Amino acid sequence: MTEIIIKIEGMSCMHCVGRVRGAVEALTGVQALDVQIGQVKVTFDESKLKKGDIEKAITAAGYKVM
Ligand SMILES: [Cu+2]
Repeated sequence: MTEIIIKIEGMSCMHCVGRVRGAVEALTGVQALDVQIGQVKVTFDESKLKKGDIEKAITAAGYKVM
């Protein structure tokens, strides 16, 4: 498992925190360790997906990856 922090632009409230958590945890092999306004810390299985896939899910949820 690989642990990374992804910086995110456009999050402003607890609703955003919930949306980002839901978006990343919907992916197989990803677990959100900590979600705050402006960033998410995740652990993921590199045999299942790449960092770019997680970033895409965040973008699809309406936020911008820094
Ligand atoms: Cu919000």
